[in-house]
Amino acid sequence: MTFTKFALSCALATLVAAPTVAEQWRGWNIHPKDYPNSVALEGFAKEVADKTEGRIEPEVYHNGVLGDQPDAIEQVRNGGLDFANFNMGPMGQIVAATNVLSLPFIFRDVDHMHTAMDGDIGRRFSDALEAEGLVALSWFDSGSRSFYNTKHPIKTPADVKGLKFRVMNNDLYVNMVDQLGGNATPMAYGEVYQSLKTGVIDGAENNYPSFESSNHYEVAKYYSITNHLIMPECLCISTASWDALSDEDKAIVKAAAVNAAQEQRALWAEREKASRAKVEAAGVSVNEVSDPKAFQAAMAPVYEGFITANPDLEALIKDIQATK
Ligand code: GTR
Repeated sequence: MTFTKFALSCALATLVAAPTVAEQWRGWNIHPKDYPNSVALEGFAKEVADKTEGRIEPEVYHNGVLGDQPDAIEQVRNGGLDFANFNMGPMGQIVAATNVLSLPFIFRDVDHMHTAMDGDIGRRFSDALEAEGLVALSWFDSGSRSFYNTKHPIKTPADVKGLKFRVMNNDLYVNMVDQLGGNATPMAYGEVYQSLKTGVIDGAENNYPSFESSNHYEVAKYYSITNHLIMPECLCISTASWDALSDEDKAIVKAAAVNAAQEQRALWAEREKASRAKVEAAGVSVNEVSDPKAFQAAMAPVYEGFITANPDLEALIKDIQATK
């Protein structure tokens, strides 16, 4: 064979033998490794790696080591990170429509949230996210959030007066706590434990699993069931990573995300009970509020201000409320 032919066949042989380079995906997660969301994200990563036969190799970074949530949202949007589990609270600062999910008592209960998010309402939120560089592949549970603090049980809205609460990064929550006569400070999740300990804040608000896994319960001994926020979380992937996929891989990734959500919801239901039992055994006093409607009424002005500022989102609010 001539030299040219020889060189050509060598090049061809290298091409055929060259292993496909796997896409390395980095995934952000705020929670510790044993948290329901974390287990589900690991399941997602494994299913994607297995079904794509290693074409995509996702890795999940737990405990918020890749940055706090608002930063991570930006990183997924600009393709610096590939996927993440995000709460819709801090998302509101970037995707205005998702603020609707941060309105207190927007869902009647968790079942109402699931029905809405798994249907047309969920699609409207996915569309809004997609326009900002995030593909929401499935929706995780996050239960309902209640107030906890280091001072005293909250039984009526008047008990909030004068207390300093950490809230997630969203102005709506500052307004929400204002309406109750408290003071709110937006702060990264990772800073809350120390701030509770040193008295920079008196309390915060979250679901049982986060209250427990963050160890906030070691310091804040009063958990009062206000259930003021019921918010879904997404398993989101960056538009850049999504667009680079073949149709076959898109279908694999989507199915893995839907399976992950199913697993997360089942684990979530168990963890809520286990976390409540754990914090109570550790001496936290958990109390019902005397009149949940009184909290709803006190926070109602948040809606009025929101609709005045976002008239285009009123229909979405009404459609959620009308979802059976
Ligand atoms: C948790 C949620 C996290 C984070 C955290 C917080 O319930 O799963 O994504 O938003 O609350 O309060 O910052």
